[in-house]
Amino acid sequence: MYDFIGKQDKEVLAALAGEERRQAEGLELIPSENYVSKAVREAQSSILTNKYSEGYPGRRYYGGQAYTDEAESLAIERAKRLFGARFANVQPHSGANANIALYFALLEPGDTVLGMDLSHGGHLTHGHPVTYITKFFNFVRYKMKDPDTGEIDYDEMLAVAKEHRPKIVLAGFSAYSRELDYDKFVSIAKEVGAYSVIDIAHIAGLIAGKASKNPFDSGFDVMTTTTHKTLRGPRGGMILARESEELAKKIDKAVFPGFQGGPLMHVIAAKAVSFGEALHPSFEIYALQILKNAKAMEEVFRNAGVRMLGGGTSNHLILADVYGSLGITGREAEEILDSVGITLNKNAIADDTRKPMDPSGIRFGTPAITTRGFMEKESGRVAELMLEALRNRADQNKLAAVRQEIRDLCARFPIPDSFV
Ligand code: DSN
Repeated sequence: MYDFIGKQDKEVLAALAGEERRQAEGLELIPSENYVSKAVREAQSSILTNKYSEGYPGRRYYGGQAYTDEAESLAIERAKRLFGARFANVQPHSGANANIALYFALLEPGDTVLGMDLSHGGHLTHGHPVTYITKFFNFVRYKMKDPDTGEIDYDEMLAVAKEHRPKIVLAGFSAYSRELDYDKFVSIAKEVGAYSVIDIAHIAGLIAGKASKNPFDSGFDVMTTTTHKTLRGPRGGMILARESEELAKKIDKAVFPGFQGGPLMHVIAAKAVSFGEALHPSFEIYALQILKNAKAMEEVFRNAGVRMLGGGTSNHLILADVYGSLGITGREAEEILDSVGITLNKNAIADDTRKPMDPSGIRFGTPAITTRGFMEKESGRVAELMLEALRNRADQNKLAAVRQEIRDLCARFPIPDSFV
Protein backbone atom coordinates (compact mmCIF):
# COMPACT_ATOMS: atom_id res chain seq x y z
CA MET A 1 0.00 0.00 0.00
CA TYR A 2 1.20 3.53 -0.78
CA ASP A 3 4.29 2.28 -2.64
CA PHE A 4 4.13 5.02 -5.21
CA ILE A 5 2.96 7.83 -2.95
CA GLY A 6 5.73 6.78 -0.57
CA LYS A 7 8.35 7.40 -3.24
CA GLN A 8 6.77 10.45 -4.73
CA ASP A 9 5.04 12.54 -2.08
CA LYS A 10 6.11 12.29 1.54
CA GLU A 11 3.77 15.06 2.66
CA VAL A 12 0.61 13.32 1.49
CA LEU A 13 2.01 10.01 2.70
CA ALA A 14 2.34 11.45 6.19
CA ALA A 15 -1.34 12.41 6.21
CA LEU A 16 -2.41 8.98 4.95
CA ALA A 17 -0.18 7.11 7.38
CA GLY A 18 -1.42 9.23 10.26
CA GLU A 19 -5.03 8.49 9.38
CA GLU A 20 -4.27 4.76 9.05
CA ARG A 21 -2.88 4.82 12.57
CA ARG A 22 -5.74 6.89 13.95
CA GLN A 23 -8.32 4.50 12.54
CA ALA A 24 -6.42 1.41 13.70
CA GLU A 25 -5.81 2.58 17.26
CA GLY A 26 -9.06 4.37 18.02
CA LEU A 27 -12.75 3.52 18.12
CA GLU A 28 -15.04 5.02 15.52
CA LEU A 29 -18.44 5.79 16.98
CA ILE A 30 -19.63 8.40 14.49
CA PRO A 31 -22.81 6.62 13.39
CA SER A 32 -22.44 7.68 9.76
CA GLU A 33 -18.96 6.19 9.39
CA ASN A 34 -17.74 2.69 8.73
CA TYR A 35 -14.75 0.68 7.47
CA VAL A 36 -14.88 -0.63 3.90
CA SER A 37 -13.26 -3.83 2.72
CA LYS A 38 -9.97 -3.87 0.87
CA ALA A 39 -11.92 -5.00 -2.21
CA VAL A 40 -13.99 -1.81 -2.08
CA ARG A 41 -10.84 0.25 -1.66
CA GLU A 42 -9.18 -1.49 -4.60
CA ALA A 43 -12.13 -0.69 -6.85
CA GLN A 44 -12.23 2.89 -5.62
CA SER A 45 -8.55 3.43 -6.34
CA SER A 46 -8.79 1.63 -9.69
CA ILE A 47 -8.06 2.63 -13.26
CA LEU A 48 -11.69 3.60 -13.80
CA THR A 49 -10.82 6.99 -12.34
CA ASN A 50 -9.35 7.78 -15.76
CA LYS A 51 -12.63 7.50 -17.64
CA TYR A 52 -15.32 10.01 -18.62
CA SER A 53 -18.72 8.32 -18.93
CA GLU A 54 -21.44 10.97 -19.14
CA GLY A 55 -24.75 9.28 -19.73
CA TYR A 56 -25.92 5.84 -18.64
CA PRO A 57 -24.99 2.26 -19.63
CA GLY A 58 -25.67 1.78 -23.34
CA ARG A 59 -26.18 5.51 -23.97
CA ARG A 60 -23.03 7.49 -23.28
CA TYR A 61 -21.69 10.66 -24.80
CA TYR A 62 -18.10 9.41 -25.21
CA GLY A 63 -16.65 6.19 -26.63
CA GLY A 64 -14.71 3.44 -24.87
CA GLN A 65 -17.46 2.45 -22.44
CA ALA A 66 -17.50 -1.37 -22.62
CA TYR A 67 -16.14 -1.80 -19.11
CA THR A 68 -17.68 1.23 -17.48
CA ASP A 69 -21.06 -0.01 -18.71
CA GLU A 70 -20.30 -3.39 -17.18
CA ALA A 71 -19.37 -1.89 -13.80
CA GLU A 72 -22.33 0.49 -13.65
CA SER A 73 -24.81 -2.18 -14.75
CA LEU A 74 -23.53 -4.46 -11.98
CA ALA A 75 -23.99 -1.69 -9.42
CA ILE A 76 -27.52 -0.96 -10.68
CA GLU A 77 -28.63 -4.60 -10.75
CA ARG A 78 -27.22 -5.32 -7.30
CA ALA A 79 -28.78 -2.17 -5.82
CA LYS A 80 -32.16 -3.15 -7.23
CA ARG A 81 -31.89 -6.62 -5.70
CA LEU A 82 -30.74 -5.30 -2.33
CA PHE A 83 -33.62 -2.87 -1.90
CA GLY A 84 -36.40 -4.41 -4.00
CA ALA A 85 -36.42 -1.45 -6.39
CA ARG A 86 -37.29 -1.49 -10.09
CA PHE A 87 -34.91 1.37 -10.79
CA ALA A 88 -31.60 2.56 -9.36
CA ASN A 89 -29.42 5.52 -10.19
CA VAL A 90 -25.95 4.94 -8.74
CA GLN A 91 -24.33 8.12 -10.04
CA PRO A 92 -24.94 10.72 -7.27
CA HIS A 93 -21.55 11.68 -5.89
CA SER A 94 -22.99 11.98 -2.37
CA GLY A 95 -26.18 11.83 -0.34
CA ALA A 96 -26.55 15.60 -0.59
CA ASN A 97 -26.31 15.39 -4.39
CA ALA A 98 -28.86 12.57 -4.41
CA ASN A 99 -31.33 14.68 -2.44
CA ILE A 100 -30.78 17.85 -4.44
CA ALA A 101 -31.07 16.02 -7.78
CA LEU A 102 -34.25 14.43 -6.53
CA TYR A 103 -35.80 17.80 -5.69
CA PHE A 104 -34.97 19.03 -9.18
CA ALA A 105 -36.44 15.82 -10.64
CA LEU A 106 -39.78 16.08 -8.87
CA LEU A 107 -40.33 19.77 -8.15
CA GLU A 108 -40.76 23.10 -9.90
CA PRO A 109 -39.21 26.17 -8.29
CA GLY A 110 -41.46 27.33 -5.47
CA ASP A 111 -42.88 23.87 -4.75
CA THR A 112 -43.08 22.68 -1.17
CA VAL A 113 -41.39 19.80 0.67
CA LEU A 114 -42.56 18.58 4.07
CA GLY A 115 -39.51 17.27 5.94
CA MET A 116 -38.25 16.62 9.44
CA ASP A 117 -37.01 19.61 11.39
CA LEU A 118 -33.21 19.62 11.60
CA SER A 119 -33.29 20.21 15.34
CA HIS A 120 -35.43 17.08 15.74
CA GLY A 121 -33.16 14.86 13.66
CA GLY A 122 -33.55 15.95 10.02
CA HIS A 123 -30.67 16.66 7.66
CA LEU A 124 -29.35 19.93 6.20
CA THR A 125 -30.49 18.85 2.73
CA HIS A 126 -34.01 18.39 4.04
CA GLY A 127 -34.30 22.14 3.82
CA HIS A 128 -32.22 23.88 6.45
CA PRO A 129 -32.21 27.65 5.80
CA VAL A 130 -28.40 27.70 5.42
CA THR A 131 -28.64 25.60 2.23
CA TYR A 132 -29.13 27.09 -1.24
CA ILE A 133 -31.98 24.71 -2.05
CA THR A 134 -34.19 26.84 0.17
CA LYS A 135 -33.82 29.61 -2.42
CA PHE A 136 -35.58 27.35 -4.94
CA PHE A 137 -38.04 25.34 -2.88
CA ASN A 138 -40.22 25.92 0.12
CA PHE A 139 -39.68 23.65 3.12
CA VAL A 140 -42.17 23.07 5.90
CA ARG A 141 -41.59 20.94 8.97
CA TYR A 142 -42.75 18.19 11.19
CA LYS A 143 -41.27 17.37 14.59
CA MET A 144 -41.39 14.83 17.37
CA LYS A 145 -44.43 15.02 19.60
CA ASP A 146 -42.28 14.14 22.58
CA PRO A 147 -38.45 14.11 22.35
CA ASP A 148 -38.35 11.63 25.24
CA THR A 149 -40.24 8.95 23.29
CA GLY A 150 -39.22 10.02 19.80
CA GLU A 151 -42.77 9.64 18.51
CA ILE A 152 -43.37 11.84 15.49
CA ASP A 153 -46.40 14.09 15.71
CA TYR A 154 -48.27 12.54 12.79
CA ASP A 155 -51.43 14.57 13.48
CA GLU A 156 -49.49 17.80 13.20
CA MET A 157 -47.74 16.43 10.12
CA LEU A 158 -51.06 15.77 8.42
CA ALA A 159 -52.35 19.21 9.38
CA VAL A 160 -49.20 20.88 7.97
CA ALA A 161 -49.49 18.76 4.82
CA LYS A 162 -53.11 19.80 4.31
CA GLU A 163 -52.28 23.45 4.87
CA HIS A 164 -49.16 23.62 2.66
CA ARG A 165 -49.93 20.93 0.02
CA PRO A 166 -46.31 19.71 -0.35
CA LYS A 167 -45.27 17.94 -3.51
CA ILE A 168 -42.90 15.73 -1.52
CA VAL A 169 -43.48 14.22 1.90
CA LEU A 170 -39.96 13.43 3.04
CA ALA A 171 -39.10 10.90 5.73
CA GLY A 172 -35.60 10.20 6.99
CA PHE A 173 -33.06 11.68 9.35
CA SER A 174 -29.48 11.93 10.42
CA ALA A 175 -29.91 12.16 14.18
CA TYR A 176 -32.99 10.19 15.19
CA SER A 177 -32.89 6.88 17.00
CA ARG A 178 -36.35 5.39 16.54
CA GLU A 179 -38.27 3.71 13.72
CA LEU A 180 -40.64 5.81 11.67
CA ASP A 181 -44.19 4.74 10.95
CA TYR A 182 -43.72 4.30 7.20
CA ASP A 183 -47.39 3.56 6.53
CA LYS A 184 -48.37 6.91 8.07
CA PHE A 185 -45.90 8.81 5.87
CA VAL A 186 -47.18 7.13 2.73
CA SER A 187 -50.81 7.65 3.64
CA ILE A 188 -50.25 11.37 4.43
CA ALA A 189 -48.43 11.77 1.08
CA LYS A 190 -51.32 10.05 -0.73
CA GLU A 191 -53.90 12.17 1.05
CA VAL A 192 -52.33 15.41 -0.24
CA GLY A 193 -51.25 14.04 -3.63
CA ALA A 194 -47.49 14.23 -2.83
CA TYR A 195 -44.64 11.90 -3.68
CA SER A 196 -43.49 9.84 -0.71
CA VAL A 197 -39.72 9.94 -0.41
CA ILE A 198 -37.43 8.64 2.30
CA ASP A 199 -33.78 9.44 2.84
CA ILE A 200 -32.42 6.15 4.19
CA ALA A 201 -28.78 7.30 4.30
CA HIS A 202 -28.27 6.25 7.90
CA ILE A 203 -30.17 2.99 7.84
CA ALA A 204 -29.55 1.69 4.30
CA GLY A 205 -27.41 -1.15 5.62
CA LEU A 206 -30.00 -2.09 8.21
CA ILE A 207 -32.63 -2.28 5.46
CA ALA A 208 -30.35 -4.15 3.03
CA GLY A 209 -29.44 -6.56 5.83
CA LYS A 210 -33.14 -7.06 6.70
CA ALA A 211 -32.62 -5.89 10.27
CA SER A 212 -35.03 -2.99 9.64
CA LYS A 213 -38.25 -2.74 7.65
CA ASN A 214 -37.97 -1.87 3.98
CA PRO A 215 -39.86 1.41 3.32
CA PHE A 216 -40.75 0.17 -0.17
CA ASP A 217 -42.95 -2.46 1.50
CA SER A 218 -45.09 0.43 2.76
CA GLY A 219 -45.27 1.91 -0.73
CA PHE A 220 -42.74 4.77 -0.66
CA ASP A 221 -42.16 6.06 -4.18
CA VAL A 222 -38.46 6.86 -3.86
CA MET A 223 -35.54 6.24 -1.50
CA THR A 224 -32.36 8.33 -1.50
CA THR A 225 -29.26 7.23 0.31
CA THR A 226 -25.56 7.41 0.86
CA THR A 227 -23.60 4.24 0.28
CA HIS A 228 -20.92 4.62 2.95
CA LYS A 229 -22.72 4.47 6.29
CA THR A 230 -24.35 1.27 7.56
CA LEU A 231 -24.28 0.02 3.95
CA ARG A 232 -20.46 -0.10 4.23
CA GLY A 233 -19.64 0.95 0.68
CA PRO A 234 -17.54 3.74 -0.79
CA ARG A 235 -18.40 7.37 -0.09
CA GLY A 236 -21.25 8.20 -2.46
CA GLY A 237 -24.98 8.45 -3.07
CA MET A 238 -27.80 6.64 -4.84
CA ILE A 239 -31.49 7.08 -5.71
CA LEU A 240 -33.93 4.16 -5.89
CA ALA A 241 -37.38 4.26 -7.45
CA ARG A 242 -39.75 1.51 -6.33
CA GLU A 243 -41.96 1.10 -9.34
CA SER A 244 -42.58 4.11 -11.56
CA GLU A 245 -40.62 4.26 -14.81
CA GLU A 246 -41.78 7.82 -15.30
CA LEU A 247 -40.21 8.84 -11.98
CA ALA A 248 -37.03 6.89 -12.76
CA LYS A 249 -36.66 8.74 -16.05
CA LYS A 250 -37.08 12.10 -14.33
CA ILE A 251 -34.48 11.09 -11.74
CA ASP A 252 -31.96 9.96 -14.37
CA LYS A 253 -32.36 13.23 -16.26
CA ALA A 254 -32.00 15.27 -13.09
CA VAL A 255 -28.81 13.51 -11.97
CA PHE A 256 -27.25 13.77 -15.43
CA PRO A 257 -27.26 16.14 -17.25
CA GLY A 258 -29.41 18.20 -14.88
CA PHE A 259 -27.17 18.38 -11.87
CA GLN A 260 -23.94 16.41 -12.22
CA GLY A 261 -21.39 15.93 -14.98
CA GLY A 262 -19.26 12.83 -15.47
CA PRO A 263 -19.97 10.03 -13.01
CA LEU A 264 -17.17 8.78 -10.75
CA MET A 265 -16.79 5.39 -12.39
CA HIS A 266 -14.18 4.15 -9.89
CA VAL A 267 -16.61 4.88 -7.09
CA ILE A 268 -19.45 3.23 -8.99
CA ALA A 269 -17.32 0.08 -9.38
CA ALA A 270 -16.65 0.23 -5.63
CA LYS A 271 -20.40 0.60 -5.04
CA ALA A 272 -20.93 -2.57 -7.09
CA VAL A 273 -18.36 -4.43 -4.96
CA SER A 274 -19.93 -3.28 -1.71
CA PHE A 275 -23.44 -4.15 -2.89
CA GLY A 276 -22.10 -7.61 -3.71
CA GLU A 277 -20.88 -7.83 -0.11
CA ALA A 278 -24.24 -6.66 1.21
CA LEU A 279 -26.00 -9.37 -0.80
CA HIS A 280 -23.87 -11.98 0.98
CA PRO A 281 -25.73 -13.78 3.82
CA SER A 282 -23.11 -12.60 6.35
CA PHE A 283 -24.34 -9.02 5.88
CA GLU A 284 -27.65 -9.90 7.57
CA ILE A 285 -25.75 -11.07 10.63
CA TYR A 286 -23.75 -7.84 10.58
CA ALA A 287 -26.85 -5.64 10.30
CA LEU A 288 -28.59 -7.38 13.20
CA GLN A 289 -25.48 -7.14 15.36
CA ILE A 290 -25.36 -3.36 14.79
CA LEU A 291 -28.77 -3.15 16.48
CA LYS A 292 -27.83 -5.50 19.33
CA ASN A 293 -24.67 -3.53 20.02
CA ALA A 294 -26.58 -0.25 20.09
CA LYS A 295 -28.99 -1.80 22.60
CA ALA A 296 -26.05 -2.88 24.77
CA MET A 297 -24.76 0.71 24.81
CA GLU A 298 -28.24 2.03 25.49
CA GLU A 299 -28.52 -0.19 28.57
CA VAL A 300 -25.33 1.23 30.07
CA PHE A 301 -26.45 4.81 29.48
CA ARG A 302 -29.92 4.08 30.86
CA ASN A 303 -28.52 2.46 34.00
CA ALA A 304 -26.28 5.48 34.45
CA GLY A 305 -29.32 7.77 34.28
CA VAL A 306 -28.18 9.61 31.17
CA ARG A 307 -31.04 11.09 29.16
CA MET A 308 -31.26 9.70 25.63
CA LEU A 309 -33.37 11.45 23.03
CA GLY A 310 -36.22 9.23 21.95
CA GLY A 311 -35.78 7.40 25.26
CA GLY A 312 -33.17 5.08 23.75
CA THR A 313 -32.61 3.49 20.39
CA SER A 314 -34.25 1.18 17.86
CA ASN A 315 -31.53 1.63 15.28
CA HIS A 316 -27.76 2.06 15.14
CA LEU A 317 -27.43 5.39 16.95
CA ILE A 318 -27.91 7.08 20.30
CA LEU A 319 -28.30 10.78 20.93
CA ALA A 320 -27.42 11.54 24.55
CA ASP A 321 -28.10 14.77 26.42
CA VAL A 322 -24.74 14.97 28.18
CA TYR A 323 -25.23 18.60 29.16
CA GLY A 324 -28.52 17.91 30.90
CA SER A 325 -27.36 14.67 32.52
CA LEU A 326 -23.65 15.15 33.22
CA GLY A 327 -23.14 18.91 33.01
CA ILE A 328 -20.69 18.57 30.10
CA THR A 329 -21.34 20.26 26.79
CA GLY A 330 -21.36 18.23 23.58
CA ARG A 331 -18.14 19.88 22.46
CA GLU A 332 -16.36 19.14 25.73
CA ALA A 333 -17.54 15.54 25.61
CA GLU A 334 -16.34 15.17 22.01
CA GLU A 335 -12.92 16.52 22.99
CA ILE A 336 -12.53 14.40 26.13
CA LEU A 337 -13.53 11.24 24.29
CA ASP A 338 -11.27 12.10 21.37
CA SER A 339 -8.37 12.31 23.81
CA VAL A 340 -8.97 8.70 24.90
CA GLY A 341 -9.35 7.37 21.35
CA ILE A 342 -13.13 7.44 20.92
CA THR A 343 -14.40 9.47 17.98
CA LEU A 344 -17.98 10.68 17.96
CA ASN A 345 -19.72 13.96 17.27
CA LYS A 346 -21.30 16.69 19.29
CA ASN A 347 -24.91 17.11 18.26
CA ALA A 348 -27.81 19.40 18.99
CA ILE A 349 -30.70 17.79 20.83
CA ALA A 350 -34.35 18.60 20.14
CA ASP A 351 -35.09 22.25 20.93
CA ASP A 352 -31.52 22.73 22.12
CA THR A 353 -30.92 26.02 23.88
CA ARG A 354 -27.19 25.79 23.22
CA LYS A 355 -25.40 26.76 19.97
CA PRO A 356 -24.72 24.20 17.16
CA MET A 357 -20.92 24.43 17.67
CA ASP A 358 -21.30 23.68 21.38
CA PRO A 359 -24.61 21.88 21.77
CA SER A 360 -26.03 19.79 24.60
CA GLY A 361 -25.69 16.38 23.02
CA ILE A 362 -23.41 13.76 21.59
CA ARG A 363 -24.36 11.33 18.82
CA PHE A 364 -22.74 7.94 18.57
CA GLY A 365 -23.43 4.57 17.02
CA THR A 366 -22.30 1.05 16.34
CA PRO A 367 -21.81 0.43 12.57
CA ALA A 368 -18.01 0.73 12.66
CA ILE A 369 -17.31 -1.11 15.93
CA THR A 370 -19.61 -3.89 14.71
CA THR A 371 -17.53 -4.13 11.54
CA ARG A 372 -14.52 -4.58 13.83
CA GLY A 373 -16.25 -7.60 15.34
CA PHE A 374 -17.50 -6.12 18.61
CA MET A 375 -20.40 -7.96 20.20
CA GLU A 376 -22.72 -6.77 23.00
CA LYS A 377 -20.07 -7.35 25.67
CA GLU A 378 -17.46 -5.10 24.06
CA SER A 379 -20.05 -2.51 23.01
CA GLY A 380 -21.37 -2.27 26.56
CA ARG A 381 -17.81 -1.92 27.81
CA VAL A 382 -17.19 0.94 25.36
CA ALA A 383 -20.25 2.72 26.77
CA GLU A 384 -18.89 2.23 30.29
CA LEU A 385 -15.50 3.59 29.24
CA MET A 386 -17.18 6.64 27.69
CA LEU A 387 -18.92 7.42 30.97
CA GLU A 388 -15.76 6.74 32.96
CA ALA A 389 -13.83 9.23 30.84
CA LEU A 390 -16.57 11.86 30.98
CA ARG A 391 -17.01 11.57 34.74
CA ASN A 392 -13.27 11.55 35.45
CA ARG A 393 -12.32 14.16 32.89
CA ALA A 394 -10.03 15.99 35.32
CA ASP A 395 -8.15 12.85 36.35
CA GLN A 396 -5.26 12.26 33.93
CA ASN A 397 -4.48 8.81 35.37
CA LYS A 398 -8.03 7.60 34.86
CA LEU A 399 -8.09 9.03 31.33
CA ALA A 400 -4.79 7.30 30.55
CA ALA A 401 -6.21 3.99 31.79
CA VAL A 402 -9.26 4.38 29.56
CA ARG A 403 -7.00 5.24 26.61
CA GLN A 404 -4.98 2.10 27.22
CA GLU A 405 -8.07 -0.10 27.40
CA ILE A 406 -9.31 1.37 24.10
CA ARG A 407 -5.95 0.64 22.50
CA ASP A 408 -6.09 -2.94 23.80
CA LEU A 409 -9.61 -3.40 22.43
CA CYS A 410 -8.51 -2.08 19.05
CA ALA A 411 -5.55 -4.47 19.02
CA ARG A 412 -7.85 -7.40 19.84
CA PHE A 413 -10.31 -6.37 17.12
CA PRO A 414 -8.30 -5.07 14.16
CA ILE A 415 -10.15 -3.53 11.21
CA PRO A 416 -10.92 -6.49 8.92
CA ASP A 417 -9.71 -6.63 5.32
CA SER A 418 -12.72 -8.51 3.98
CA PHE A 419 -16.20 -9.62 4.97
CA VAL A 420 -17.12 -12.42 2.57
N1 DSN B 1 -22.69 13.89 7.86
C1 DSN B 1 -23.71 12.87 7.83
C2 DSN B 1 -24.02 12.36 9.17
O1 DSN B 1 -23.10 12.30 9.96
O2 DSN B 1 -25.13 12.01 9.48
C3 DSN B 1 -24.93 13.31 7.15
O3 DSN B 1 -24.64 14.15 6.13
